[in-house]
Amino acid sequence: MKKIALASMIISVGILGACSQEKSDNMKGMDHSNMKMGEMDHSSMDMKDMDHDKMKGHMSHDKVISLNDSTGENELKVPTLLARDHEKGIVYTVKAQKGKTEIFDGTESETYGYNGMFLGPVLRFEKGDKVKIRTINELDEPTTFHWHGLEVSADVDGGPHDVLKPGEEKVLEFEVTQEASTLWFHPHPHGKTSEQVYKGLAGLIYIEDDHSKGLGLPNDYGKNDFPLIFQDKTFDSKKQLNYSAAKNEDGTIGDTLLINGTLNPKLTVNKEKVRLRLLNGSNARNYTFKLNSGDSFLQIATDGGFLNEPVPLQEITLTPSERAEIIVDFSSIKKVNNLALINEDGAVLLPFEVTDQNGVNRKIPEKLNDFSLEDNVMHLPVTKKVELFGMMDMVTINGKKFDPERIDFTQKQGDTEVWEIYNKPDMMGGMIHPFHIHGAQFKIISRDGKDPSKNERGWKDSISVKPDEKVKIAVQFKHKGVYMFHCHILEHEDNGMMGQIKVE
Ligand SMILES: [Cu+2]
Repeated sequence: MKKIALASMIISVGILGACSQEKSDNMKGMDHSNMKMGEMDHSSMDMKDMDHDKMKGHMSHDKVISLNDSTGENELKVPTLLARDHEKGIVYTVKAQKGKTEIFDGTESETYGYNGMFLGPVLRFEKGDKVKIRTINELDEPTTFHWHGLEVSADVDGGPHDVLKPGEEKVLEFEVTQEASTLWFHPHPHGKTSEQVYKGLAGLIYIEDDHSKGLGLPNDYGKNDFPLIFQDKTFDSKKQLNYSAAKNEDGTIGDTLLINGTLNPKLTVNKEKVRLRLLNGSNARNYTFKLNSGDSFLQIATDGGFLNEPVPLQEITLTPSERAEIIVDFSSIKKVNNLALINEDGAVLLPFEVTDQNGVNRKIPEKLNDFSLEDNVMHLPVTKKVELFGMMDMVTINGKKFDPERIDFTQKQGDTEVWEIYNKPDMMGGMIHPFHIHGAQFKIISRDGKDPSKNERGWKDSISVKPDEKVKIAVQFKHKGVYMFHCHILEHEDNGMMGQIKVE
């Protein structure tokens, strides 16, 4: 039996390999239906029988469909800052809804949004705020409201257990106890997360505190402080986001980049230091961001807060759900034609138009935070092992798929434990899995035994884990309850690459 299943898989992979040479940069040419869980038994695989190179090109995202250049014809849209409710006790109302959005001139695309037609507003919190949020589901399908990166008790975290049916609403209460950071929110209903995010459900959370307000960083929203939500999409011939047509079990990738929902965006800035809060809000695509002038920029924050000092970089890679805050100094940047933010392939993501106007001449502080990795924590033994494995819909964590009835790990509230995340390669070589833990900001101890790079020495809630890489992280939960940990390639998550930890 096993041999027959394996043989049929080799044949189907052979066909895929052949088609890859004709349609090398088009993932949509793949037929995933030939490869289903259960047909494949890794233990019986013989690596020598496989055409490694052909398969690697396809399956490991070595050749993902490339992005179209932004023509820069549309000024970047900036999400609205959500106004607080005046109703007693309720701070914000967040409503998931359907809508129509003119992404392409003259055509309406069907989209989802929070408090609007597409994407969501920015929710601003201050450390110490006692927050009440009324969440409302106005969709025709169940959804949840997950606050990605927020350290709150599991009953308000919005994981797959907290489903709101169409028409339902629920008031959540929590206190903001963590430091200044750029977080985000998105739905998390099991099996439907990828489609709902793809259609437009994603918004940002800004946390400020006394420290962040005193640093003198650019913070004039929409003037020198911009959020940039990167999402790649495939639009069909009618300019619709047809998820089932675009879907790839191994992570849905598109040729069209939207930033904050803007097609062909351009950003106009003054000659000053500008803060860009980058969010990889894509289902699966990784981005390496750089300036086409070759200039460096400063990274000032990771997922969950400021780095200790600004880190100069010429490029930064973000896997799905990771954030970074960077400062680009447009007063000293090299004069080049068509200055733009580009990716690793040189695709133009965001052209910049620099006006003649000088902005505030500010100094970025040399010390931004007091993040530390204590010696005793660094030398704690590994007490949780997470093995990420597989591809397409054959993805697992520690050999298992998500089961809402199963608790995979337990940990005590307030205890710090060292988790080792291992990305076990498969016969294709494997692929990067972005690993996320709910309800906690954690610290990277090491990558394959080596210190993390300077720009990863800060609070993280999502990390990229390369094939065959082992990442050790120090994890502490401030609150109790059952939290998810999972791959943030949204199709992998929906395909069960997710586990549960009970914090007691
Ligand atoms: Cu994955």
